[in-house]
Amino acid sequence: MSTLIDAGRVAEHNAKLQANLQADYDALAGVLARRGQDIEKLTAAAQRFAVALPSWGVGTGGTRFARFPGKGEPRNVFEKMEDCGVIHQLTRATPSVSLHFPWDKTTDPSALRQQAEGYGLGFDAVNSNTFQDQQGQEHSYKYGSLTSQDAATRAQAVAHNIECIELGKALGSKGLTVWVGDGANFPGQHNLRGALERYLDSARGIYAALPDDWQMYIEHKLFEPAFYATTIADWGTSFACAQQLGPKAKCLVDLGHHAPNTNIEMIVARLAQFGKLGGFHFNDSKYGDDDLDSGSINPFQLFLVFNELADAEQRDGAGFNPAYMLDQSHNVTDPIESLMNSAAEVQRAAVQAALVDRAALKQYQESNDALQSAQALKQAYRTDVSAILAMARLRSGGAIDPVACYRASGYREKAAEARPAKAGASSSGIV
Ligand code: RM4
Ligand code: MN
Ligand code: MN
Repeated sequence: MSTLIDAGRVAEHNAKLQANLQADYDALAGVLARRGQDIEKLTAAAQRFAVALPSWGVGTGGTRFARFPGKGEPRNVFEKMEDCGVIHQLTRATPSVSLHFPWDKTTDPSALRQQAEGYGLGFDAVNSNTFQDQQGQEHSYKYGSLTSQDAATRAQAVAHNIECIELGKALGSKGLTVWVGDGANFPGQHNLRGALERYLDSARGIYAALPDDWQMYIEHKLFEPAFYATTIADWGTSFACAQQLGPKAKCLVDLGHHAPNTNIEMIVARLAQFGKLGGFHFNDSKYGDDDLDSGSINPFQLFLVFNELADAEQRDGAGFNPAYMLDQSHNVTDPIESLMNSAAEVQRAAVQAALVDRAALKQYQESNDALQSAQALKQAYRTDVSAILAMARLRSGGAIDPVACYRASGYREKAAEARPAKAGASSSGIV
């Protein structure tokens, strides 16, 4: 199937919307100028913003109960890259893809790299998968992988992670994300301390195989699939392990991996303070690991996370550079549309956080003016920066309204014809 959307169509789409966008942009420029802010600087920063796409996000996700496949779903990693190419073409905010092995395993990494380059895409962290058994594997992960009681099973899980590093090297990736679902369903099932000791021992084996310019991202998650005690359940455990392993190990915060009402922005501040904030899996949730679109449930929380990131950047300068990735999976929307929206919502939070008057906020804080401190954040959060986002896309060669442009292009219908469902080909691999 012909890839990407015809550039002429994108230009046509933009031509129709450009006059209205300019009017909105000029009006916003005036509002911001009265606050002493230069819209052009904000737009330039929005153009530099980047968040990685999850390869598993372009397929329809499932729940524990079922998966309802959509039309034209990608059936292999090359088709996933086609969809990622379109998302980046229209949003200009997603220049890299995070792959998941073995779901995305290929025998021809250089062909994959070449295809990606053709779309202006690179590769962000690669993800290992020891939370399900793979065909032909010798030892089962039913009772755990990196924490397994059985040394041969642990060795197999370590070897898989090392294989992921090797594939990542061939693709130009610089990081490995390790999430393990290992844990216990019953009190007593695990010796809690023993399981973590085994985890650390295995993780040291992975860490030793990391190239010097790589990072290992330790992703914690409160529960699921283990329902009583997950070995890497919280940021405290993740932080302790990252400390034990060394400077290349850092913590990854997936927004959906905490108990409801957890103050995630405070976790972000703590990890940044101690130099262990490795990166994010952005998504949104109401109850658990819901993997909904970023900013769809609690956009204020997303803003508060970026407010901490802006503060850390101001304190720590250019060395502060956490990896931004999306991690979502859907049952009811077109995944391409959802990923485009999520990228824009994360970018929106970054721009809104840049609007916070940090000098004024500091003064309010120092004089214990709680009300004005809160208002300083609210003023930034309430500002509709949509025109900045759209202008950034337009100037970078993307679409003013990516979803409308995508729908008008007929891409999904063409994909449905070119990609008839294949038995046994699962795009997300989750259910
Ligand atoms: C996990 C976790 C990982 C992701 C898998 C698919 O809950 O979020 O990051 O790789 O789901
Ligand atoms: Mn995740
Ligand atoms: Mn998750």
